[in-house]
Amino acid sequence: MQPLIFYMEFELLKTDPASKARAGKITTDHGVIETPIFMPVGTVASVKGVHQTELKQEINPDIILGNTYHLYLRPKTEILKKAGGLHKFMNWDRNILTDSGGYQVYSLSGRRKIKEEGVKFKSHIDGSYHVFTPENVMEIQREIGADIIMAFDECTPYPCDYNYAKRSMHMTHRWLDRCIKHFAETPPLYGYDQTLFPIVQGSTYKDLRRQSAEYIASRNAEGNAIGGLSVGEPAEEMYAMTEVVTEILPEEKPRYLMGVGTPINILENIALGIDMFDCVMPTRNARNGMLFTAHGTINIKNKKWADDFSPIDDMGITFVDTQYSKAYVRHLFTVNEMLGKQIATIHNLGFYLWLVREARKHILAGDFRTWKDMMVKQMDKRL
Ligand code: PRF
Repeated sequence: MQPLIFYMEFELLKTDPASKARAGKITTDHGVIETPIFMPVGTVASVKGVHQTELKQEINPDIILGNTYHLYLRPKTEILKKAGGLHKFMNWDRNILTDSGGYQVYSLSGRRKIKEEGVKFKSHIDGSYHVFTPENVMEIQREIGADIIMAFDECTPYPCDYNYAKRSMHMTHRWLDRCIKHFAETPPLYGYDQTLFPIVQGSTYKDLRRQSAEYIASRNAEGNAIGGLSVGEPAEEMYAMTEVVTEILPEEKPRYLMGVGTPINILENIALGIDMFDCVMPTRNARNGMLFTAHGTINIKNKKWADDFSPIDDMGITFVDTQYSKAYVRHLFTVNEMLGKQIATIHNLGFYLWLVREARKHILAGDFRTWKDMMVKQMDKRL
C-alpha cells in the first residue's frame, strides 16, 4: 500500500521517562493541535449549549469533533456544501475531526443491517432508509470538510464472541482499503487538506488487537485510531487493549482513542501512549448535573448543595467556576433552567481541557507519572 501523501505534520516533543505518555504537536491547515488533546463533541455542528466565543476564549480547544451520521441526516451535506463546509457553517476556524458513522449506526441496533458492501440503516429522525459504504462515507466527509476524517469501521459490542470479533475485524480492514482507495480518488473541496485516520478493532482479544494494529500500521496513515473500547468492558480490560495496540502503532504518528472517557480513563490512557481523546461524557453528564473536578465528581442536583454558596470550583479554570455558586447552579437544575446546563457544560469542558493541558505540562517537565498517580487517587471520589 502506498503511503498517504502528507496532509498533516506530527512532531513528538517528549516521552515521559516513567510511562509511555507523550507530548506532541499536530499541524494542519487549520492550525496547531497540542497533544495530548481532548476534543469536545459537537455532534450536530454545535458543542451543545456553548457559544463559539465561550468555546474559544474559555475552553479553548485546538480541535472539536463532528459526526458524519448526524450531519448527513441534518442539515445534509447539500447545505454544508453551499455554506462552504462545516467550519464556515458553524463559524469555527480551528480544527475539526469527523467520526465516520461507523459507531453511530451500530448504536442503532435493530435499525440497521451490516453487509460486506456497507450498512443499511433507518434514520432515527424519520425512519427513512439510507446506506453507508466506505466509499460514500469518504465522499460525505469530504463534503463536511473536516481536517481529520475517520475510516468506516464496525465497532463490536461488549461482550463479543471471538469468531464474530475476528470476522468483523477483517471486514473493517477490507473497508479500510476501500476507504483509502476512494479517499485518494476524491479531491478536497474547500482549498485545504484533509487526512484519513484508520481504526484498530478486535474487541477484547489481545491476538486480534495485535493483528489489527499491525494491519492498520501497515496502511501508513498520518495518524491512527483505536475503536471498539469503552463499550462496557471493565477499565482494566480497556487499558490492557490500549497497551497491546500502542506497542505496535508507530511512535511518530498520533494515536486517537475513540469515545474515552472519564478523567481517570484519560490520564491512564495518556500513560499508555494515547494522544487524542473525545467523549460525550463532559457535555452529556453536565446536562444531567454531574460536574467533574480535580477532587472528584459532584452531583449538583443533590440536596446537600442547596445552601452551599461557595464557587462551583475554586480552581477557577473558566469564568463559570467563580461567578456562580453551587447553591445557585443546583437551583437552576431544580427549576430546569437551561442556564444550569450551560454552566455545567462550560465547567466540565474547561476541566477536561485543563486536565490534558496539565498532563502535557507534566510530560514536558518529566514528572507525569507521579502527577498522574496523585490525580487519579484524588479524582476517584464522589463529593
Ligand atoms: N468506531 C468509530 N467511532 C467510535 C468508536 C468506534 O469503535 C468508539 C468506541 N468507543 C467511539 N466512537 N468509528
